[in-house]
Amino acid sequence: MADKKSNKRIKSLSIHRPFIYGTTARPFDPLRNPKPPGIPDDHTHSWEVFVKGVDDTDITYWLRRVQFKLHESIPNHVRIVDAVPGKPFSLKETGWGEFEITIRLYYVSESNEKPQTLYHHLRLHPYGRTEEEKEEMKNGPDGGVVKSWNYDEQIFNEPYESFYEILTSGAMPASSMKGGKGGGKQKGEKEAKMERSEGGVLARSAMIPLTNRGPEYPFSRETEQCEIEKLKKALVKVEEMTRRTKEEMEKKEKRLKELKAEGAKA
Ligand code: SLL
Repeated sequence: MADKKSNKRIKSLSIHRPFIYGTTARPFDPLRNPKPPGIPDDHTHSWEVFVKGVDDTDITYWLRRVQFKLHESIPNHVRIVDAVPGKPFSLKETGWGEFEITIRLYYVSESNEKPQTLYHHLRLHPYGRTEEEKEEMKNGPDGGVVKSWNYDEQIFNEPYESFYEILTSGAMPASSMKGGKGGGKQKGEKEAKMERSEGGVLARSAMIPLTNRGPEYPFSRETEQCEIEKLKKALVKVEEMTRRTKEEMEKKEKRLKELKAEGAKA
């Protein structure tokens, strides 16, 4: 075959890669998070915004650059972070207020994909769906650290053949990628054991961790199952409430009929 390969889109195929984006914030505190010298008086928190792989696996084989657009009050508010193989796309700052961060993803050139935009609200203050969740964020083991992390899946529809080849160039143990130069596959790694260790994932795969292994890795099938259970319970509750409301309504309608009948008689 000629060395100039054809490079067509693969029709009716879509492939995805999981990733995590979000923010982590810490209040300044003389003991746990002392304020570095030179930080303005009105800054109350240090924070980080990031885009990374699940279990800190490398994603630079499909993502080459991330642009973070911060609040205009911040000097130099449009920041570009270029890929460093094996490392998350991350930006650290300090400040006093919450705002929406615009995250623009630039894909590797082989993908021929246009950049895409995500929006993420920087959270500095404890929040939650319930008071308990909020309390946990305030006073839990991770006390005061406010995480707002999202799991997402990057979908590539009808990828170009050459890009598809990159994406599927072979899953490998996550450990072989840690701090790895070039992020590429090396000979011999193919032979490495292709099993998940401790419920984790393989690098360059679409795997989702099976189990939770600490607060740094909150996204897994286990968490998903937990959420599903919560939803199921909530659904039962809603059904019970609906049933009761219906009962009440029927009672009231009955009473209304009775009153009407009495009125007609009178
Ligand atoms: C608010 N709408 O009023 C938001 C704006 C802006 C936050 C928050 C400045 C940091 C710096 C900073 O934290 N701005 O000066 O570097 O809450």
